[in-house]
Amino acid sequence: MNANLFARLAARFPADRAAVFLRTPGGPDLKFGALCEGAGRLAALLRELGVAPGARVAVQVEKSPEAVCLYLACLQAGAVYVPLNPAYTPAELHYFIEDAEPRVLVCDPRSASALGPAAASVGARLLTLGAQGEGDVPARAAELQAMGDVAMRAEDDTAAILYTSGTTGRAKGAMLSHGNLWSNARSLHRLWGLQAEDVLIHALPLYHTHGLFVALNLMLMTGGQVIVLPRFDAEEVTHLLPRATVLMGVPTFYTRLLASPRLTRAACANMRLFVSGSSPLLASTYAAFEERTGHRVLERYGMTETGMNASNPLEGERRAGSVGPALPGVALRVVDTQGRVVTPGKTGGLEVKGPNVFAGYWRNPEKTAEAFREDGWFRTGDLATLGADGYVTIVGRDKDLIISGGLNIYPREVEAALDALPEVIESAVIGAPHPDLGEGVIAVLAVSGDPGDVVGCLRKSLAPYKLPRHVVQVDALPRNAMGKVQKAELRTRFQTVFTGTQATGGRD
Ligand code: MLC
Ligand code: AMP
Repeated sequence: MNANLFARLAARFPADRAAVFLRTPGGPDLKFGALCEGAGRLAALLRELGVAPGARVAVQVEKSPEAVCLYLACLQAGAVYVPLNPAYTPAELHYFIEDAEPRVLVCDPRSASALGPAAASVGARLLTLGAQGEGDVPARAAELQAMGDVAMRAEDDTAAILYTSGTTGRAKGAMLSHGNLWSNARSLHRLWGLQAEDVLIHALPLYHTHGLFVALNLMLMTGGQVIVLPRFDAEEVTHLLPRATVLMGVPTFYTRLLASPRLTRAACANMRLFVSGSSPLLASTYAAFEERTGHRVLERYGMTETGMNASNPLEGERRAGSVGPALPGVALRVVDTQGRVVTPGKTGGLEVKGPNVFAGYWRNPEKTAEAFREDGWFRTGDLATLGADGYVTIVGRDKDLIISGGLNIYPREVEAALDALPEVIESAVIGAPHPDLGEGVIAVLAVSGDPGDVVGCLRKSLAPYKLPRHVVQVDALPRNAMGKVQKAELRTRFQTVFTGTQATGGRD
């Protein structure tokens, strides 16, 4: 049997290929027939370019119907899809391209000249998406016959590599197999009761697990409709709610929706399901949303490496502050520092096992070995409690990680960029509660002389979402007897930077 995710999704597409899949406000609709045709032509192009099953195709493009076709084309051709955030700087991208060694790199026409050398260094063919021109992928594919077959893939063949930064060292490519993605989509589809009549507002990025595998794969297998927005805009989303039934978002979506007077019970009357994930949804947001709209946001928990692990139920108790029980077929346990399972309700490290869990990090056996226990349990790095009733509560993180607006920022990476500035003696990067983003990034610096525009300097090497929103200078960083920087003390000291009197919406 062909375990290719494309084959499994396509088998569920509506028989009526005139049914609309993607709606783009102000743009043309994309029907399932055109989706298959577009993907098939792009798959034919990939094949013509020598992309054999297992070869990587790196894609750094803006969100569009063509980008969705390209994702499906990679699956159909058996290629490994490597999505990259368009906000990455050339310096960040060079690393990903060298590491992934793609056979083909598809980018926005504006980035083509900057990415040329990196593509050439690994022998990748550079193509563009988004403007008519010689290297334009859809224009080239238009001349070809759509690929009629689907490349044979086994359950554990890699379908995609998603880069995720590490608490130490460089970013790692998480290898997700066709089986991982299918099992997770199937579980969530059943659990959330998705139907062909559902209409999802898609305002998430397409290069992360949430927007790509949870939102898009689920709607592909449901045969429902997706309203595609290039980015989240609370006014536009409230305007579209009466035409939709499902919204999936990060907690920032819900706090921003609540700030809009247009979010009313009447606006949500057609809605069936609001899903939140990628970072903690505050119980206060949950309560305010229910009071305003009558809807209880369904919170679920996942990771790039595992897809979704736990979810509150569709029917039954949705508990504020909890991410619900483990998904069917997924095993979760909470262990102490020795790896012993703790008694129910006690806090410890959360570990997971199941068909959703990735095979390992691309060409990185050391990091893979560190991430798994010998008996196969994957260490999430999250701290949690698991109640006797199976409900999981994420209470913190055992990893030095900031989640801002659902995007992961690794302090080590920002500190390395800060430490490279000549005036910076030492730096510590921490997260503090932020009313809009959940957590905001603070850089604490000990300097000699005037470092000038620190954030401006970092802009050259780091994607903008990683930049500190508050920079503070201290004489020296607090250290413990072992010489380790005491981040907990800094977090306490700067706890109210974004929520107290010094709060700002933008950067300081
Ligand atoms: C944008 N900016 C951010 C940011 N997003 N800064 C910090 N944190 C963020 N999340 C910066 C931009 O670089 C820019 O900086 C400025 O803020 C305004 O940009 P914007 O484009 O107007 O931002 P906005 O559209 O408002 O985006 C905010 C957001 C978006 C929260 C809507 O970040 C978003 O869609 N987040 C979702 C991320 C996601 O999909 N996460 C799932 C990961 S998968 P400047 O300096 O240029 O002005 C995962 C697993 C799981 O975690 O469980 O799902
Ligand atoms: P990523 O590596 O981008 O996939 O982010 C995964 C991390 O996001 C997890 O390890 C958690 O720390 C966090 N996360 C995802 N969903 C939730 C949630 N519902 N509540 C709390 N944290 C979450």
